[in-house]
Order: sequence, then structure tokens, then C-alpha cells
Amino acid sequence: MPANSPDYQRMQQLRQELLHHSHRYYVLDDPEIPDAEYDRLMRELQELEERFPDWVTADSPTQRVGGVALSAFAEVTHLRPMLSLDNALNADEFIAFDKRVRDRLRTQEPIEYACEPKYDGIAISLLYRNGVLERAATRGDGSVGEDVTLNVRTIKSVPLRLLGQGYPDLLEVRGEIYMTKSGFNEMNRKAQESGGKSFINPRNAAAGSLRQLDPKLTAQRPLTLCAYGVGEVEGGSLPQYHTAILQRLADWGFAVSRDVASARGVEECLAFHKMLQEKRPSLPYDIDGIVFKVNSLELQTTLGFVAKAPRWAVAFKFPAQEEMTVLRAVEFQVGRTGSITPVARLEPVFVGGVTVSNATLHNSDEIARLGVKVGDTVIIRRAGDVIPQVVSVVMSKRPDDARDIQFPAQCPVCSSPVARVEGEAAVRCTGGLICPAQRKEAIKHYASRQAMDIEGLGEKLVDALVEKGMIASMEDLYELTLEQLAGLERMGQKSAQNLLDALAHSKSTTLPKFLFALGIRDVGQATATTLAKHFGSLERLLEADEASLQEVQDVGPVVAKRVATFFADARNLQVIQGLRAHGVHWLDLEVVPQEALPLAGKTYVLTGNLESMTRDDAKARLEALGAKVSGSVSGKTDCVVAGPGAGSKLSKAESLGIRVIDETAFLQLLEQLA
Ligand code: I6G
Repeated sequence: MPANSPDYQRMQQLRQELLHHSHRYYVLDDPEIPDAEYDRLMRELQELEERFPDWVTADSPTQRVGGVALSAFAEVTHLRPMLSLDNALNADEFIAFDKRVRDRLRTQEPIEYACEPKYDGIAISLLYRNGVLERAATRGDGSVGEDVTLNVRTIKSVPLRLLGQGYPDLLEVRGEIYMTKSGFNEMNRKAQESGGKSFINPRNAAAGSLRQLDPKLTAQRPLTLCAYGVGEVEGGSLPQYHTAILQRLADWGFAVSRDVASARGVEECLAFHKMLQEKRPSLPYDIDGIVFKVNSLELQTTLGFVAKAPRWAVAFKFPAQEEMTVLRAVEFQVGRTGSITPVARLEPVFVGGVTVSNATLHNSDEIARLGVKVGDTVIIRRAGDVIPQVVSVVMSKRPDDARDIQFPAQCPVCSSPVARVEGEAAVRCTGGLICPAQRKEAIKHYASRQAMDIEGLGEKLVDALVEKGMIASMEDLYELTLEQLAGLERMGQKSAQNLLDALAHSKSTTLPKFLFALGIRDVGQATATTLAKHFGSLERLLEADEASLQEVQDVGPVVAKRVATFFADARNLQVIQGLRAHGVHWLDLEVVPQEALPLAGKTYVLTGNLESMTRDDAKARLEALGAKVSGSVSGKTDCVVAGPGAGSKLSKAESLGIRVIDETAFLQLLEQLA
């Protein structure tokens, strides 16, 4: 009695699940689970049905690969069925495929294969009659697809008329419609900005775009075609090798993959697969494997077909970039500038070639967008070295006890209140320098060349000093002893002394450098310099309220608020006090009104390399003299400072008759005006 058999029950369950997911994927364009998970369920059902052929039913998803055509588009019966490809999931399965090919061909000689990346898109059939595009159809169930001609005509890489000559009277070209990664990101960014629906990956975006009922909408989507073969051919002939056919297609105006190669035997194929897998993250589009085809059409004919797939081709897949797992908890990390990032702690899952147990959830907006809760089953995407992302929630798997994610009201590290700045997605810790999580970065910034310029105090050394508990803030730097430093790994007596000398040297600084070194958000070198020049002394700056801060050139409400908030915090004042107590000092500046500065109202452009200072320094010096420094040359430019290697900006300045000076003249100018 089959109903009592666990295998029978599993088959029924798999059919139900596959039916549900096939509907989500093919009809609604809104899949719930990653492709790899779907493929696994399908494989499991196929294997069970092979073991128990009597239990195969007409409505089993294995009997209707790809689901039904959408009713909104006209149905198209393909002139030749659009087949699917067998998969190889690892080298052993590929080697077994090659062996089957050679056994059938009764040869021990290595086979020549055409190797093509498998674009992660939507298969399409394009019918050309006398060189003119007549019809475009999706694959559908392989026999009957959907007529999407009007939509496909809007895709610029699809030729409406073939180029050159020699094409058959009737030619059916097959390929993949896909979206580039950058096109997809841009489209999603716009959708999110306007509160529209975003897609989970480029493949779904391509599918959704192709199935728009209004071709005007499809036309706005960044879709592209890559042709990979031919179907029906009448009234003409084609070359006898697949790679030569691809070349013909290219000649007739089709985009074919730039990464097509031919390889002899298994070793060369495996090497090609490895090479492209390494290249995968840097490709501008998603690929999910390599298709290997016996290159000779004569041998293809000998090999023939099995069920719905050719015996002469295989898709050797890469590890899936999307997988499903469970969100166990959400923790909050404090970053360099105090931004608090929710991090998803996951049930470990193998995705994109590594085991992933954490993924970023970005910010509270993202959590709201995803609608994710602790306990949910989620889809994780890891492409290349990019931080793994949670892309969606499998709502049908939500457990009853799923919990909402609560954003903390206090910094998880220092307990300072957190604040959300208007217009920003990030929530930040307001602890500033007293927050240990922000200290390391703050100390690194303090020591950097443009700030206090403490030579020898690099990132690794700061990490080591903080981790060993030898310093907790900038003031502690000035308490370090020779004995302590010389005791550090890879630090000799001499380097330790050099560092102490550099620390002592750094105590004598300038007000702009000191203000910059404090690491106030959005206060870069130029703003620090203008603030210093405007107020002349730290005391006067400390007295300034937001309104008077806004009187400073180029200081708007956001920066004014940042500066005022920083100095209103007693803990930051204590750090400043401590540094001064350790001997950090500078000379106050003479306050000169902005309009009275020697270069007030002048616009300078820097181009090429300068030998005596960095671009940033040169910019800060010019700004301190009242000049505006612009990145491009226009009619409003007063002077261009051109060092060696200057290019188009120099030629433009010359053509506009703008004054150009070299580094020597620039240094003279600074000296004269200082
Ligand atoms: O779905 C496919 C993607 C890419 C293919 C394919 C392909 O070649 C690069 N080739 C064939 C023969 C089939 N499907 C059936």
C-alpha cells in the first residue's frame, strides 16, 4: 500500500512544495527560496520517481518543467522544443558526463568541447525571417512559451534586422536575457527611493521585467541579450562546429559571450571552469556555471538526446550564491563613526563556497523592508568577497514564536544613548571618544599624518596597544614608556625610542591639525582649517553656538550641529583637557574676517602631482587663504596649479586662457600670502 510508505509520503510532500515554489517563481516572479534549494527538491523528487516509476503522476512537477505559460501573453508553440540541460555539481559528475560521451562515441580520444559561461537570466527564442525579427518567445514548458515580442524589441542588444549576409531564410536564435549587476543595483536603488518594489537578484529582475504587460516599462529596464545557440534553421546552412556558429551569430549582430573558449578533454575543461569561477565575482553579470558542449555538430547528432536534454551538453554549476538558513539572533555592532549595525547570527550555511554564520542587516530601514524576525528562515546571498546579505524572508516557513527585532536605545558597548539623525538610515552611538568601540579608530585617526602626524604609530600598533590594555584613549599615548613599548612584539629598543620621540614631537601642533585630529564627524581638514581661522582659538570655538558656527564659510547646519554637539559633551572636553595637560599645544591664530583673506572670492583647481605636499595639504593651504578649491576647470576658475602628469584640466585651462602656475610659483604664492 503506497500511502503507508515513507517514500510515497515524501514524494507527495515534495510535489506540493515544488508546486508552491514553482508558482511563486514562474507565475508571480516572487520566489521564496533560492534556486539551489528548488533544484535540490526537484532532484530529490526525480530520484524518487526513478526508483518508483509506478508512482509518477501526470501532474508531477517533473512532468512539466518550468510551469505553465502566463495567460496574459499569447501562447507560442516552439518550432523545435527548447530543451533543458543536465547539471554537473562537481568535478566527478563532470568527469562522468565526459565518460558517457566518449563511451557512446566509442572513443578514448579527448573530446573537443565549446565552453560558455551560463548567464543567470531567462532563456529566449528569437525567430528571424529573411533577417528580420518576427517573434520572441520565452521557454515556458519547453514546448509552449509566451509571446514577448513587443517587450524583447525594446532590448537594445537584440538585433531587429540581422547584419551582413549569408543567414538562412528562417533562423531561430536562442539565448539568455539578463540584467547586469550594476543595472540591477541602480534599478533597485531607484525603486527603493520611490518606495517601489525591489527585486532580490538580477535574474528575478530580468524575469519580472520581461513579463511586464506594458512594453514601455520593459524598455526602462536594463536588459541585455547573450546569444548561445540556434534552434530551427530553414533555407540555408550553418557551420559544423558550435564555436563557429557562435562566431556567425556575432557576425550577424548578436552579442555572444566574450568568455567562450574551446577545450580538449577533461583537464582543460576543469581548468577553464576554475578560471571562470575565480573571475566570477568581478564579472559585470551573474553566471551560475559553465556550459560544456561537444563542439562538433556531427558528434552532437550521433549522441542525440535523452528525455528533454541533449546528451552532448552539460551545465557544470558553481557553488550557489544564495542559500536558505535560519536567523538565530540579531546582535548590534558599533562601527568606526559610532554607527550601529544589526548583524544577523545565522545557522551556519555553505554559500558562495564558504560557510557563513553572520550576515549584515545594514540598518533599521532594511529590517523593516525585509520584514524579518528572529526565528525566520531567510535567504542569504554571498557573491565574491562581498559581505553576506539577507535578501529575503521565506514567509511560509515563519514559526509561531518568531520575535520582532528591537533596536537598542543605548549603545551596546558604552551604554550612551543612541540617536538617529534625520535623513540618515544609520542609528549612532552618541558616546563619541568615550565609547571603546570607537576609540581604536579615533586613536588611529588622531595619529594619522594629516592630523597629529605621529610617525611609527600605524594601525596594527594601535590595535595591539588597545587590545593589550596599554591605551584606552589618545591621552594615554603620552603616558607610554620605553619599557612598555620595547616589550611589544617586533618592537626593538630603537623603534620604541623613535615612537616616543614622535609622540613628544606631535605635542607641538597647529590648531587646524588639532581640530582635525579630534575626529569630529564631517569635520575634514578644510573645515578644521576654516574653523581655526575663523575663531582663532579653541576657547572662542568652544563658546560658539550653532548660529555663530553657521557664519563660518562653508559650514552649514549639519556641520554646525555636529561641532556644537561634540563640544557640548563634557566627556569630549575632558579628553581635550587631558591632552593639553600632557603638553599638547599650539599657537592661537589671528582672526581675519573671511572676506579679508587674501584669496577670498578666488577659485583654484589643482591638477597633476605636487612634490612638496599632498593635494589635501595644498587644498587646505589654499582654503585657509580664503580660496575655493574646485575639482574641475570652468570659466569661473581663476588659477590652475599644475604639477607633472597634469592632463585634460591643464589643456582645458590653456584653451580657456586661464592662468596656470607650476609648483614653484605656487609655493612662492603661499609664502607671500601667509
Ligand atoms: O539554458 C541554457 C543556457 C546556456 C542552455 C544552453 C546554454 O548554452 C550556453 N545551451 C543549451 C543547448 C540549452 N540550454 C538547451
